[in-house]
Amino acid sequence: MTITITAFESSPDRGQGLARDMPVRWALEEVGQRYHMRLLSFAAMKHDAHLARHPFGQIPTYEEGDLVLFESGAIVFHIAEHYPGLLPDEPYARARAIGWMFAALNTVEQPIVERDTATLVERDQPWFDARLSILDHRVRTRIGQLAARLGDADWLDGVFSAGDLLMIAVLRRLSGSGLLNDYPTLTAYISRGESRPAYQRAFADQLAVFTRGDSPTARP
Ligand code: GTB
Repeated sequence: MTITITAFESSPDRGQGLARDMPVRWALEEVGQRYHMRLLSFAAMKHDAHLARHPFGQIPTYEEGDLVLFESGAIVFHIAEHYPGLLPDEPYARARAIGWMFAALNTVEQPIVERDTATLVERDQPWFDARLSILDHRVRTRIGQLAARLGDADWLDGVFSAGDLLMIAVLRRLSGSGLLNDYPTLTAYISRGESRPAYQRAFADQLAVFTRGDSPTARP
């Protein structure tokens, strides 16, 4: 069945792969599923046709036959449930991997997004420096805890899973912040994820949208 996902026609991240179509693309590449892209302008994201797919008028969405999904975590979970390669078969290991998916989006991402948002919209406020140091402290606390749990392991719970995929996608949002400098095991963890062939293909495809400005079909 044909899979179609949506992404920014022109991503504000200029091809860094930080928008949330990236984990969906990466997951599809990991499980070897081909997909089509529907690229949307900010205006088109708020039109009725897209609001029917996504109540909040955002990307990404996922269509497969009659199924329409929004929320990158739910989409990655659906892919991981329906195609082998992203979740272990053993029930307890599978449950733990799903736990890491939630941890990435609920626990680790939250202070990172709060810091990103403050950097974007509060930068000109007189109290911004004080606020940033509070937000930096929150992020450091969380990633320090994550680094302690990861230790010297390659992945969070044995084999690579959708939990690692989402965690690495979340941690990549810190690139350029300097906050990862004190955590070499986390930067190595991110690099391990980025060097996976599936990641490389997904990254190249989203970058091509930015550099060519056209609407390619990913691996038709
Ligand atoms: N919880 C939802 C999910 O995980 O799917 C959040 C979806 C979301 O935030 N979508 C954003 C969007 O559509 C794009 S990814 N925004 C447009 C709107 O709300 O009108 C978030 C994002 C955007 C840009 C960068 N960047 O430039 O670095 C990074 C991440």
